Amino acid sequence: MIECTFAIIKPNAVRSALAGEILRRYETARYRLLAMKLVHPTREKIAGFYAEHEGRPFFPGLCDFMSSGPIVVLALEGEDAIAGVRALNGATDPAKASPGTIRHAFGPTMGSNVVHSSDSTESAAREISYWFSPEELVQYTMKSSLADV
Ligand code: IDP
Ligand code: MG
Repeated sequence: MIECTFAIIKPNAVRSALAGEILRRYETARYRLLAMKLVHPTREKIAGFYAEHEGRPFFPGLCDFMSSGPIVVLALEGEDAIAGVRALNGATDPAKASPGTIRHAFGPTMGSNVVHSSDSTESAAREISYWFSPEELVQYTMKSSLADV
C-alpha cells in the first residue's frame, strides 16, 4: 500500500554533515519527498511532538537533545513507507540495529540515535501535520532517470 510517513534527521546528524547521506538512503530506496525543511525547534515544540513519552525517565534528555540544534523534518511517500523507513533506520538502540541500517552505521547511542520515523498510520498523519502545513506537501511525479525529465 502507498503510505506517507514522517522522518527527522536529528541535530547530531545535521551538525555532523550527515543529512545528505541519510536523505540519499531514503531516496535510493525510492521514497518520494513530499516535504522537507531545516528547523531549530524549541524545547516546547519537541515536548509536544514526543508527548507519548512524557513521564519516561529519558524524556527530559530527549527534549534537550532534540532542541539542541537544527533538525531536518521530512514527509516521505512510497510503498509500505511506514515500515520501510523504520527498517532503513534500524532498531532504536544502535547497538542492536542490523548492519546496513542508518542507526547501525551512525549510532551513537539509544538516547541520541540520528533519525526518527513514524510507527503507524495514525502517528504519521499526526506527525506530518505537526510539522507541515497542507501547502507544504508538494505533489509531483517521480522519474526513473534525469533523461526522462
Ligand atoms: P523510535 O525512535 O525507535 O520510535 P521510541 O521508543 O519512540 O523509539 O523513542 C523515541 C526516542 O526516544 C528514541 O529514538 C530514542 O532516541 C529515545 N529513547 C527511547 N527509549 C529510550 C531509553 O530507554 N533511553 C534513552 N533514550 C530512549
Ligand atoms: Mg517512536
